[in-house]
Amino acid sequence: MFTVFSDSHRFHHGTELKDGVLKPSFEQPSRADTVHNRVKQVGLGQIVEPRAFDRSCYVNAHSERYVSFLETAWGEWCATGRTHDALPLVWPVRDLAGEEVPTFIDGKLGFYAMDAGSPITATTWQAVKTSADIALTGLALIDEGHDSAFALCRPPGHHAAREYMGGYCYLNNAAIAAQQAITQGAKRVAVLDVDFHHGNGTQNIFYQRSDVLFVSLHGEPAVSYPYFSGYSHEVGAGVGEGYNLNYPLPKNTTWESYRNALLHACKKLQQFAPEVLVISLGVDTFKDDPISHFLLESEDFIGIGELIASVGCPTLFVMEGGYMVDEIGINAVNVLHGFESKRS
Ligand code: OKP
Ligand code: ZN
Repeated sequence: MFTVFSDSHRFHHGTELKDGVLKPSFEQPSRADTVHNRVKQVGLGQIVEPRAFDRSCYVNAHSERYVSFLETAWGEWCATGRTHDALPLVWPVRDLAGEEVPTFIDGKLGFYAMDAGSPITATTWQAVKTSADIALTGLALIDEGHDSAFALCRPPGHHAAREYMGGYCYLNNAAIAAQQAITQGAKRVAVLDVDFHHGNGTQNIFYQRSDVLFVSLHGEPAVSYPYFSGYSHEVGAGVGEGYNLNYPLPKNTTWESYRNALLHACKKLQQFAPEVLVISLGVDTFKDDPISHFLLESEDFIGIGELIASVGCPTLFVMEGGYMVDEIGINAVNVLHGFESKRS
């Protein structure tokens, strides 16, 4: 399997509020390097650089004004004399109006963010743009006839919605790739999200559409980030009703019940018969992940890949979460090996 990777992810390294203290984010450069090293170590296949894509490819999944905001936020922030990460501190929740867009950067940051988990630094946009281009390059490889590809994206994307960032995410790499497939003529595309956290951003982008099926397995919202989405009653709206499928799972979920949910999800995906399947590949379902609470073992990730292969369509793997442990390389590549063992 081809891997798409770029060192440019190192342009992004932000901070995060953890237990009330500002610390280096769990979403660190070493994550992508760990996975990259594992890909090389096991000889998964050729590693290629991303191609450059036009910003119109991002605007298909996001709004024009949101992409502009990401491009200009740092400049506006430091023009006011500040030198540390740009972070939002006020949000248009419930009965606050939230329709007019503020013109001052501090207001804009709140308007275009769901939380303070996506800091913007001087070079963040460079990493973010490259991460989306990695996903688009992976899709191009599939268009060119490859059965599968691994887009080793960083920063991740699945919490980023049409108009807001959050949870370490800025551009939704998986959604941008899925939308690109549709733009290029696919009638049906599916996104399967196996990251521990609910892919609220991907759900948001395709919620009212029947051409993109979104399926997600994740920690139940009552006790798991992002807390305000991921319930099973969220099934899509309008023509999209029935094309959004959530599998919230309890704390301490182990392989046996995870596998049952994934089996069910894969049957639904097979029935939909997508022309392309995009996987939001988070490996933070691992038992030792520092910010999640499922209990999957390294060998279980092989099983995830095997089940994904059974859906039987061209598959683009897009890297999402997985934190601070050496096993993220092993676990991500285990999924890819499991997939390949059933396909080649
Ligand atoms: C991103 B991905 C903050 C609590 C949670 C955000 C988690 C984002 C996960 N102290 N922070 O889905 O792996
Ligand atoms: Zn996650």
